[in-house]
Amino acid sequence: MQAEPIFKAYEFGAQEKAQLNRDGNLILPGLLTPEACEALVASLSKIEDLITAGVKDPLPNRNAAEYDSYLESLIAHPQMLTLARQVLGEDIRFDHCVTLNRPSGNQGVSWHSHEYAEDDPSLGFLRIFFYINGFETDDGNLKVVPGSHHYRDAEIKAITDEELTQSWLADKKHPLTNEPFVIEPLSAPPATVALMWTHAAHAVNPRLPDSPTRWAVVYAYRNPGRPSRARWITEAYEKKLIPGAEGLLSLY
Ligand SMILES: O=C(O)CCC(=O)C(=O)O
Ligand SMILES: [Fe+2]
Repeated sequence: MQAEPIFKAYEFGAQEKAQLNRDGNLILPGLLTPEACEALVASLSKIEDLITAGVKDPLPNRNAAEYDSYLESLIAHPQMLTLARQVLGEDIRFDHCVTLNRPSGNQGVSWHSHEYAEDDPSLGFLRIFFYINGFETDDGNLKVVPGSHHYRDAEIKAITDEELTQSWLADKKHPLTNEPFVIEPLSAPPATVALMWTHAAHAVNPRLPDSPTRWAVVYAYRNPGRPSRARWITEAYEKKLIPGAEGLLSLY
């Protein structure tokens, strides 16, 4: 059976790839099909209900695909794998599928980066975010520091923008443009897909008290070669036969 499309037509050529590699992130606005958005919201609401019901071990947000067949079906969806391979090359592994739903009043996340093969730039780790209902600046929005991923620093940490500016950003420059680093608050229309190299500095602003839940999920893929701290796959799930995902779920 042919999989239903999840993405509309999009351009990912040399220019888009260069932008992603220069900035560390790339926004693909409105890429998800309406059908995918509808199915995703249903799946993400289900995960939210499991969290509310106190389900644990594994945690429904961290191991989301293990709890929902639609989320699972996207791990090896042909369009997802094409996109991941356009960025990472042929040899990839699935790393995690984590829900990022942010209900009204959610506190967001402070500045951070993620680890993977700090000493080997040939091993990439890509985060593919689906922002189903998008976000406005200052309302559960993603913030980035273009170029920060070039440092492959897994330990970037700051609570506020000011703190990041005065600490990690203070003595560094964008290594390709030689410009000072700047914090960029993003906005995204509904159905947006965002790509991000895992070492990029990023944070999320709080969701406003009157805003509806921000529905979002991240699928992460990497070139195998190192252990991965974010690899949320249970031992049993690693052995599960998922059509199209043969060989994708193992660490190496
Ligand atoms: O919630 C978000 O938009 C981003 C969350 C995040 O930092 C991540 O998944 O790495
Ligand atoms: Fe993150």
